[in-house]
Amino acid sequence: MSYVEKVLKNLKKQNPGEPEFHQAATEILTTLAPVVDKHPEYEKAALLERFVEPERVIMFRVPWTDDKGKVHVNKGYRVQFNSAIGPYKGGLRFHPSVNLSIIKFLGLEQILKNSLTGLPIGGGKGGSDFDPKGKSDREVMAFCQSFMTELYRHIGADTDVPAGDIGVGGREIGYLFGQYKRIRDEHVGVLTGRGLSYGGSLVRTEATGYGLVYITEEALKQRGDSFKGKTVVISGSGNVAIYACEKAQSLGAKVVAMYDSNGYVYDPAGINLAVVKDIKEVRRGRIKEYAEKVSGATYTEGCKGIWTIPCDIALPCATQNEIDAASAEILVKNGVKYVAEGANMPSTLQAIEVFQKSGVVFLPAKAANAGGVATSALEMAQSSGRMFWSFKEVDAKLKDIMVNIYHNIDKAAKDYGYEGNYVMGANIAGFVKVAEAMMAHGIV
Ligand code: NDP
Ligand code: 2IT
Repeated sequence: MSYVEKVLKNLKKQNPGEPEFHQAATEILTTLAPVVDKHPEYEKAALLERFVEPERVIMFRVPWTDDKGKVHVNKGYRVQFNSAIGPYKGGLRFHPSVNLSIIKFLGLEQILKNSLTGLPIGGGKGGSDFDPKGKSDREVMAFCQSFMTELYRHIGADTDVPAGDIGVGGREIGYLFGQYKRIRDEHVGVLTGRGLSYGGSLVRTEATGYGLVYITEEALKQRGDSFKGKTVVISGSGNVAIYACEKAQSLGAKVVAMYDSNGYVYDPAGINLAVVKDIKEVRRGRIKEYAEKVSGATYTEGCKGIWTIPCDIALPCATQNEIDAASAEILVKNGVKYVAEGANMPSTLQAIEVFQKSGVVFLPAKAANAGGVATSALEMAQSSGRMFWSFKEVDAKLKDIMVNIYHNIDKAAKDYGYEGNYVMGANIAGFVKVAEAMMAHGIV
């Protein structure tokens, strides 16, 4: 049995009942064989065993009171996975599906994603099974204050810097920051995605979606092509989906469909993003309303059907495992040429195989959605330097980072004999730097 196989087998045995963590670890470890074969010293130093074991896992009780006076208890998590190349960095997810397996898969992915940005940030992730949907602002505030009342002792601007993810946007970051500042009496860059009035960075809101389109644009450019005139399907209608849509449209693409967790809208004339923003950002409503407001658009209950809509480019931007092998087959049959992952792990292992076998250009999440965390790192730089960069400056840096990531993963894939396989390229390019730093630090 190879080193990689041994580590993977042991990981599954030691972490039972964590399917998402197993999935992410399988995707990553099975691509690292060529690297560990070149470096027998890694096995002697149990490098992979240490890489897949979080440095620290924090789990805590989050009690809060709703508007009727009823007391609720949620679970809180922060997985501080790897600090070899910088302080732990990664988002907080508030969604009823959150459990340890999901936070660990996200944390593991985050290590390599953060490495790919070229910036000094380690990997972490956290969250809660709290559901912000349908809650009043006061309830969300009460929850965030309780969550931070435990979390504050584990984080810090040079230790661990959380940000948003599903269910955590500007409102939640504001409440979390307010409570941290109140307890610690420090106005520092301990969270990113902050509002512009209290230390946030321009472009952070747009960064993940814009970055996704920038890296896809570079892949298109390499093949003598562009977004112009392309038909695009985007899943989700949250932060990542909205700004992916905005940038793709500005480059001349036609985005024809989006969804939320209830169902999808199809608009053959091209999505009117102002309507989506009003529904989702202003009123926190449901995507269904789009079809009531825009003539010619239709709404279909359920999510999966979105992948039956023919498109040139698919940008999954909602959640893990939203594209399975069957949906991937349909996308391919309908002529999809590019799939770039805005969400984390939106394609199952089997779906990835379908894309790769069919010659689809497949840009995996840890490369394709790295623009969000990269801009978080730019926010950290501005905070610690007490500087404020213009939209144009941050946007230019973001674009530069995404173009570099594309070329780095392309080169790593080629160097190791897997040209065009960006899963290999991203995992290897991300891992090499983390491995080097971990080796330099000794057995820790
Ligand atoms: P949001 O909470 O803003 O939006 C999430 C969107 O996905 C909503 O439309 C939501 O629908 C939908 N969604 C969530 N869960 C499900 C589900 N189980 N089934 C179907 N649809 C679902 O989150 P973000 O846009 O920030 O995050 C989207 C993805 O991008 C996540 O995978 C996240 O990890 C990833 N990501 C986010 C980054 C960021 O900077 N925010 C950076 C990098 C990656 P509904 O409203 O009905 O729940
Ligand atoms: O998945 C991700 O990269 C994020 N949710 C963003 C993390 C961050 O720290 O900005």
